[in-house]
Amino acid sequence: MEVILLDVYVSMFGMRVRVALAEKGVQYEYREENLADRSPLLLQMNPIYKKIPVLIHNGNPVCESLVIVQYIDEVWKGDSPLLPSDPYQRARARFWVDFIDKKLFDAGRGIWTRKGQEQEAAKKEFIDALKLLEGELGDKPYFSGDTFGFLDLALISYYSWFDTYETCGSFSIEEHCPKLLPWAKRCMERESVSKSLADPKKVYEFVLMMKKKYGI
Ligand code: GS8
Repeated sequence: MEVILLDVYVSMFGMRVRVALAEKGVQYEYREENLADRSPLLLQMNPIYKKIPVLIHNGNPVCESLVIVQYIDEVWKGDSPLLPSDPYQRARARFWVDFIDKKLFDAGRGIWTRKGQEQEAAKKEFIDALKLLEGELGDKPYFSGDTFGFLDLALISYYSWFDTYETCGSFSIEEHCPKLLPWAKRCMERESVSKSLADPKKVYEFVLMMKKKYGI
């Protein structure tokens, strides 16, 4: 069985897949892509979006981080499913994961790519989204209750970017969402998470490099 992951180290989408593979104990070959000069393999495996992450399983490409995570959960069933087994809880987790993808990425990007009022608007959108997620977490250890799962995995990948958002936007996430940080630290206690997430310093270096490259 051959598993290859086409990825970029600082990508929150890639991190989700790395966490899922680690949770399931799947051995795989990691290949770092350069998005300024995509490999022929990436173009061949994801001709539609040309984006990472792509999981190649026995030659078959699977694209889109959430599709990949759900695929991993189905193929490597094991005894700890990532998606809740109850259909309603599964629907609920999927709703919030979709919310993360619709709101958090663009708002977060706005924090480091925009200035002035636009940056303030992005910050507000980012914080508002995190607050809603914090509400969904409530007083539970993890989003689905006592076990780490799909929604935890989809959101924790953003944790590597928190320092960068805070530095670029001059604000404190903890101040606005005090319950989210203990949750993130709890997730980081899992080896699958701590070894899969990008080093926040490397994320910040990446952002500085991008700002320079695009004159932001
Ligand atoms: C997003 C992947 C993505 O944006 C997913 O996998 O969940 N919905 C997709 N990948 C980025 C790198 S991370 O910001 C990417 O590959 N970008 C290349 C490009 O946009 O040209």
